[in-house]
Amino acid sequence: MARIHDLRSFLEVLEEAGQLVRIRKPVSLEYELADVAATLMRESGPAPLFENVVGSPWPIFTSAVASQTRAALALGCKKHEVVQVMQRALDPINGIPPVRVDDAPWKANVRVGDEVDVRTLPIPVHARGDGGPFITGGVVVSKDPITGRGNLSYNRMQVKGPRVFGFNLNEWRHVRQFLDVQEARGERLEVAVAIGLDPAIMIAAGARYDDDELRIAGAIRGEGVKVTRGVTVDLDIPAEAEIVIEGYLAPNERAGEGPLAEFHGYFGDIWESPVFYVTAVCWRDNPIFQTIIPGWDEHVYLGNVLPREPLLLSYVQHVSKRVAGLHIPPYGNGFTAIVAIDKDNPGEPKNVALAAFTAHVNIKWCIVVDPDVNIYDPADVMWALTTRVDWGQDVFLVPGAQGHEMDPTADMRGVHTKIGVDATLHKGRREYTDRVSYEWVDLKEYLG
Ligand SMILES: Cc1cc2nc3c(=O)[nH]c(=O)nc-3n(C[C@H](O)[C@H](O)[C@H](O)COP(=O)(O)O)c2cc1C
Ligand SMILES: [Mn+2]
Repeated sequence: MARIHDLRSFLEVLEEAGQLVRIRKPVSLEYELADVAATLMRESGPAPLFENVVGSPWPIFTSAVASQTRAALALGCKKHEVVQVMQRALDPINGIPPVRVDDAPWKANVRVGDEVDVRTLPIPVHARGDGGPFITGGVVVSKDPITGRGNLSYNRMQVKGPRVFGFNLNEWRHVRQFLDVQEARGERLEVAVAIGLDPAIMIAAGARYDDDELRIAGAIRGEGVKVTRGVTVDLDIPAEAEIVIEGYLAPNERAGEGPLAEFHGYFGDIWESPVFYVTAVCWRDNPIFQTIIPGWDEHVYLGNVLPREPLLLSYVQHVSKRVAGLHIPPYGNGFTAIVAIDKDNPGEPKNVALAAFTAHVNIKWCIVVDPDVNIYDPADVMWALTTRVDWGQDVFLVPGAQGHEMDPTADMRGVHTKIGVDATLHKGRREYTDRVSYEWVDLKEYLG
């Protein structure tokens, strides 16, 4: 069995690496839990396991994959290898299908029908502009009603009643296609929500993939993810989830849902969204609830960093064989790309930036640096921008380009200006080009 195969085994890995902090002080589900987690993320702190949440019988974990360090731990590689590991996992050729098993730890506790009241689950109210408690860290399992293939996605869910959630669903999602088919037939779409998971499954669910995303998780782990049939739905659900909520989207029913902190760092609107009726709630003994702080680093990492970096890498590698690294930093909310190249032609950095723009519409700023710049350190990138860029010569604009409709600087159709910056050293402008540097040490060896 892979070292990490469920949330519990991942917590062990995090704890060994000094990337887990157990918070014993009581915290409120409303705002306080998210405030602590958001502060920890911006202070580059460990991921919190809240062991004492007021009114919750269960501990709550968050910020699993909220940094390059924890993405690397989740994927079992070094920080700079994350993009290659993801590139391999996302190639359909490497997909490993899930494996069916009969039993699952979460079948130990089953509540169905009237026994269910989702308001008793520890669902946080995260940000002060959010419309109420939302499940943000649940992975939605569904199935193509025509081909029968499985699908994973994230769909935030707002508590609406004891057995009812509002279920956010954008236009171009697979689940939307499945629901369209069922609505034309006047039938329900069954869904299940798995909470508390191996981060390989969390990472897979954020990717756009034309097959069952569980194959991505299988590719990451080198073996098929164990799945088991639902208690009230005909779906293959990760067997080692901590908590499972089963139910269906009712055909042709919509209700107001939102607002919630969005990936770009602003609050969104209230949407007219499908309605999710719950038929069962199940959990492992002593389960751990998991959440994602919306509009913050983990949300961006899962949705915009890990699934997109491989695509950008293949585009920039197409125009330059000398790419040394690529990162979509979480603080750019998926709109910024940083590429390191060992340039051998003065025009190469600008071509690399153009390639990044064509890889994905979201990218509106591409900074190209030399390999001596740490692309994971905003301070280092800022240093390169400040000391290696002549704004008159090294910057170019692409006005009127297509961006993401939710880019806050774009017009309603997503049209915006892109900017490419060649932040590589232009030898010859000045004589001094030798950079000050110190050896990077492991501080754990020196501090207490
Ligand atoms: C944390 C997180 C929350 C998300 N929330 C939503 C959401 O509420 N609605 C939505 O349509 N997409 C949401 N997304 C994006 C989709 O889940 C994601 O694009 C996924 O790949 C869609 O799956 P599909 O390609 O199988 O449709 C979210 C992504 C992340 C990482
Ligand atoms: Mn899909």
